[in-house]
Amino acid sequence: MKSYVHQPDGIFKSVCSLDCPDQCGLLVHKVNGKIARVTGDGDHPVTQGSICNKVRHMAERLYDPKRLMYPIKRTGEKGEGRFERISWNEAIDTIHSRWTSLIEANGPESILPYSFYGNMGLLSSESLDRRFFHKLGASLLNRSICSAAGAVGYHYTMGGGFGIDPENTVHSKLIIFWGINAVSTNMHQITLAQKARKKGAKIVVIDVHKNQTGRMADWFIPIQPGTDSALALAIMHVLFKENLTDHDFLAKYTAGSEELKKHVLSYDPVTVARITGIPADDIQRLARMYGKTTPSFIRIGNGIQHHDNGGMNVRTIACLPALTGQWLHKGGGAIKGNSGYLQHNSAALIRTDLLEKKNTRTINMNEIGSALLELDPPIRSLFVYNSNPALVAPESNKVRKGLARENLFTVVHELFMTETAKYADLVLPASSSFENTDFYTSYWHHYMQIQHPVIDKYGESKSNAEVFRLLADAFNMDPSLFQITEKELIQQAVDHSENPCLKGISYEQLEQHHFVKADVKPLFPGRLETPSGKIELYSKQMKNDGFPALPDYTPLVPEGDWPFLFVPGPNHNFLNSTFSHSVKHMALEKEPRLHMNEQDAERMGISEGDSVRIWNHRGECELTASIGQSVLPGVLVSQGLWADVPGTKHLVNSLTPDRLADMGGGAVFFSGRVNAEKIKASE
Ligand SMILES: Nc1nc2c(c(=O)[nH]1)N[C@H]1C(S)=C(S)[C@@H](COP(=O)(O)OP(=O)(O)OC[C@H]3O[C@@H](n4cnc5c(=O)[nH]c(N)nc54)[C@H](O)[C@@H]3O)O[C@H]1N2
Ligand SMILES: Nc1nc2c(c(=O)[nH]1)N[C@H]1C(S)=C(S)[C@@H](COP(=O)(O)OP(=O)(O)OC[C@H]3O[C@@H](n4cnc5c(=O)[nH]c(N)nc54)[C@H](O)[C@@H]3O)O[C@H]1N2
Ligand code: SF4
Ligand SMILES: [Mo]
Repeated sequence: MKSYVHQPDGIFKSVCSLDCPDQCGLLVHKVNGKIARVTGDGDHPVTQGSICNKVRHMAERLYDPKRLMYPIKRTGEKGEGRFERISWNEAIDTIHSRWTSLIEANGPESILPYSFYGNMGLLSSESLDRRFFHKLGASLLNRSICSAAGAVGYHYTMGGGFGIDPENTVHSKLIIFWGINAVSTNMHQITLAQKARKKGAKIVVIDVHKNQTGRMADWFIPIQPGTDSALALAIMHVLFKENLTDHDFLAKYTAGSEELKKHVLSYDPVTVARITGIPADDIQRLARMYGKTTPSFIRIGNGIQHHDNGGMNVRTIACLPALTGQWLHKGGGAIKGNSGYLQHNSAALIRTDLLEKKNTRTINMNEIGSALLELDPPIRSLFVYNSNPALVAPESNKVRKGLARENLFTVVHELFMTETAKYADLVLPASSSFENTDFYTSYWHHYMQIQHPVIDKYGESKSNAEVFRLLADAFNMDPSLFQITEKELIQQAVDHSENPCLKGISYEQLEQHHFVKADVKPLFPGRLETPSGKIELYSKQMKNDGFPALPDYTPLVPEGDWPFLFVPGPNHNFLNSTFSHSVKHMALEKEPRLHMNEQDAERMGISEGDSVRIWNHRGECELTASIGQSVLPGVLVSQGLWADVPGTKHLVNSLTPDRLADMGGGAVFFSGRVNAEKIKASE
């Protein structure tokens, strides 16, 4: 396998491993055996050499003196953060003996792996780890925290994670960023939109917060949280009423357009104005603009689906491009996520067939707090990697109470002493992506990429794959499943005749070219992977699954009379909780702010810069008021999953509900309600 570890100086091609749609091609600059700088790879066809500020400072994260070097075991109280160094042998022996006794006494389902995509490399996130836990018979985890609800909603309509090629969006004439803060979270989509704009395209942003993305729009449309499907239905109402639909496309490529036409009669702009807070004239204008502009492109973001009705919001918006036949035009259509095209042979990597008990219990990661506190039979051991649930999971007071249980044996594999790691019995040091071999598939652009190790492993750190090889060995698991190289794993993953888009992609090609484009054919003419093979405006499958067959609007779950809806999203300079401990990234963000409408502020006697306490029955938080018109009255917005520094109260997830969304068991971070009060005037 290729490696650059032994070349002390030079510039080497690499990939950004963070959970970000752009998946940039990187250049890693090495001086005297160490990474001095990270820049963008100008050869990458989509990201073209530009990268975000977060990753430009990556070298500081890699060599941060706080990075974990050795395995350690807890000597203090859970959560306190006192540990002492041990050897890898002791760590693996401890895990082996604790798990062996747990399995004997309580069965393997008393053990729960908890992971997400802190490293998007597919070997790091879903390969030997899954094999190991399947073979062990541990409880399964539903990894639903990010985009599960929307993915299911989109799937019902379009048959899978299939949108348009973002490279074609330079041809769009109308670009709608719908519930996505793309300036911060998908910056290269903004670059492409700006190119389209130079050729005359208009940019519309529909959001609950006029943030960086709203500010660059030609038209910003503020909307009440969780009401987006009503808006989409009103657009359909106008399109049908004013005969702005594409009859040929509807007849050839969709199922249920007549039913939909009747159904949307009740969603007239005046009715929907009352639901969404958008004036009826604006709804009318938006619908006409959408109906009369080709090609038009909708970038569907995560914001609209972190709600109680998130699946249906995405399902409904996903119907829109069909009404005007956008999918037939270069640069027309939508992107929710594009992971369908680069779908590798996941079955070969994760080997669900190794699971003996087919009805092994599954735990939804959004309910980790309640699961740790209430589940019977209890979870007695937790193995966390690629994630920081004490900060990122909803209802964090419950999560912490669960993690603090004395009778929970917790192992955390991490690069840093995160909020979660502080509760661990054992913490194992993880290598960074630049120290591993891995392969990557973007969920936005169409390129698969490879990562070769650029530097030596830091201290005694190990990759996720290496840790599971050690554990498999300790448990005497079949070496042919685990004692194989990363190259062999990548070969197994890309060998996937069921996905024609991967035709011709091989390990050798990846090694030679670093990024290889999927062989993607236009969606139409063609057959979608829905039951009818068409875009399902009416979905029998949804009806069978207990949902309305047609797109619909349901209000958010009522939460008593807390006066404000609270939307705590990500920020520009952190990546979820990653970088939230970095002095540099924190300084760039300054402080966690609470965006509030000036009418609310005036009524409550709150001024710019005041400390504001927000609270509900789940928890409380203290943030700095930022007052103006960036949010509608009754809405509060914060940005960033801030580190839990003692003496501060920045833990926004102490307020978020752990209810599940309508589809996919998704998270509803943005559907919680709170109250607010001034606690201290600004100095
Ligand atoms: N800089 C940076 N980039 C990131 C991340 C990060 O933390 N920081 N995280 C990465 C990850 S894991 C993900 S999933 C993506 C997420 O990135 P996005 O897809 O952009 O999703 P969010 O930022 O969660 O929310 C997007 C927008 O939705 C708005 N919103 C909330 N509720 C509603 C609503 O009901 N209706 C409408 N119309 N808008 C609403 C929010 O105000 C926000 O501006 O970004 C990835 N990229
Ligand atoms: N309030 C609120 N909460 C949210 C969101 C929101 O918008 N609002 N967004 C949600 C979303 S969309 C997501 S995706 C989740 C994300 O939540 P997480 O997946 O927990 O993401 P991070 O906070 O980035 O934590 C990833 C951790 O993985 C570690 N890591 C990185 N590489 C490796 C590796 O190779 N091996 C190991 N073992 N560890 C590694 C990093 O050091 C980091 O601590 O958060 C969710 N939480
Ligand atoms: S975080 Fe996103 S934008 Fe930044 S370098 Fe990584 S992939 Fe590119
Ligand atoms: Mo996410």
